[in-house]
Amino acid sequence: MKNRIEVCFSPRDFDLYKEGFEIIVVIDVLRATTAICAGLANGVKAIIPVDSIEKALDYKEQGYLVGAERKGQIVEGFDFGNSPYSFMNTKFIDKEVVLTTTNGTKSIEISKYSGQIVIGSIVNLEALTNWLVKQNKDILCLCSGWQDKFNLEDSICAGAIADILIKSGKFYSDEDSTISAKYLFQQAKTNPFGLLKASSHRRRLKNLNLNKDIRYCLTPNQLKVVPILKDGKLILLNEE
Ligand code: 3SL
Repeated sequence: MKNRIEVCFSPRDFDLYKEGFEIIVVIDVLRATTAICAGLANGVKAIIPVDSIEKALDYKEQGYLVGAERKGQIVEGFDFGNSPYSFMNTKFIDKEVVLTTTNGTKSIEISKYSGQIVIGSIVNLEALTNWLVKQNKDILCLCSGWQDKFNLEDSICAGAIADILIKSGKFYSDEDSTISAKYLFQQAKTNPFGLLKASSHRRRLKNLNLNKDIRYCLTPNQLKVVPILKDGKLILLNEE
């Protein structure tokens, strides 16, 4: 029997989609889920996602390294933000760090009781889909979007996941959102930078001089990691 793969375009729609899935893939390509993949691939022991500045401050007072981003910028008083490059620092190796972001960590928070959370991005697409295809479970891709709005980069990434899983012959989809995401991916795959040139968040980050981050986030399959949420912490999936 085939399993289901579906796409939810925004955290705002999550309640409409959430029933019946065993795995939720949280996606925030620019930049939260890419930064999480980069951190764990570069030796961070665990990333604790929190959805508010208050919770982040609590951890900071306990002595944790804490990253906080709002509207693309580092929140004053915190150690770092949401750039994948900030996690490539030896001071993070073997540490548990805390992260709060505008959209990505909020998606994790709202979905964490609805299924097993795993982290998806363009940088770990291949590793993630290789693992998902073997799970025999119903899967929902949750796009983080931007402040509850649809965004192109998360939708294209979700479309890629759906396309790969459906082509494996082990998955089917019912929802029009999933069909649309697949079409977007098919349009984007020959020239992802071209299609994403117009995207609102790419423009937002470009205006903040974050072109290097954008390139990193949109470079497929550079990381062989699958981050998974266990006991409130994102860690690397250990496939025995
Ligand atoms: O919203 C988020 O989670 C962020 O990834 C947004 S930003 O890329 O840091 O602007």
